[in-house]
Amino acid sequence: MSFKRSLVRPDAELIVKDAAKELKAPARRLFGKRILSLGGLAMLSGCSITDDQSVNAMLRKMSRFNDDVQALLFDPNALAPTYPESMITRPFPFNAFYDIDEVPQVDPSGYKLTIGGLAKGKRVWTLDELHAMPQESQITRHICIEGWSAIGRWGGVRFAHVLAHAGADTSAKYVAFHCADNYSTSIDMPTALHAQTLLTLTYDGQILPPKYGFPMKLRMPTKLGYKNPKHIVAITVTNEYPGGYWENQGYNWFGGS
Ligand SMILES: Nc1nc2c(c(=O)[nH]1)N[C@H]1C(S)=C(S)[C@@H](COP(=O)(O)O)O[C@H]1N2
Ligand SMILES: [Mo]
Repeated sequence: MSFKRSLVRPDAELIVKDAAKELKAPARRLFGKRILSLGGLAMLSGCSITDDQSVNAMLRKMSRFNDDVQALLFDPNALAPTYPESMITRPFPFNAFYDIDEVPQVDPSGYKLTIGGLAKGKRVWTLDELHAMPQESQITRHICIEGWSAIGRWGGVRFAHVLAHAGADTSAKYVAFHCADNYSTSIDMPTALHAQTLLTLTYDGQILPPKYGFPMKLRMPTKLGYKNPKHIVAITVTNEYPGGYWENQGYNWFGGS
């Protein structure tokens, strides 16, 4: 790849250096001092840095690179801490991109969960079918990027079991979620298959109340709060980057905790 220094935006080097500082420590280490030259970065990202547009394209690639490194460092066998019942936060906080009086009221009778995309097994699920599967429960800490955390108890089906019954292609890169309140998020496949990733139907032993995501919340103690979708109605297995409500507004896609 050729890299013509004369075509480079004069401030590109500074912009890229600032962006590199934003990378999380492990990504920075992998980046290394030697690659962190303009030519090296241009080569790595496959972008020339000739104008605003190409600088932006490179910044986007760097941020994706950050996600990729986090995904690489994710240990699929490491478990998030669990806690005793006495440590459950009461009352557990509610959070959404709207106020509590706007929580969607999902009607259980007509409700069906669909699993689409790269899946050739059971694609439509009723709540009864999900309740009939083996249930597990966990007491874990939910960490919200807005600066609070709380310990709660969720119960439900291991998401890996649901994906297996759905005939999901587990070599696919992403699992995307669409919710009844039009929220969306997406996760990497190793996290989807993680032993503590539960499609939860209960909170603290009771059917999940509307504010905590009735009829279901995907609960992942290995991920930040915004990656844990409530009121899920559709799941898509895909190789195309799906983004999400907060991710599209600049939150880190990997969102590990
Ligand atoms: N459908 C949906 N899921 C969502 C959200 C949302 O607004 N809508 N907010 C996310 C965020 S930022 C947080 S912190 C948790 C809050 O979950 P809780 O209300 O059970 O505490 O839900 C996550 N999942
Ligand atoms: Mo959050």
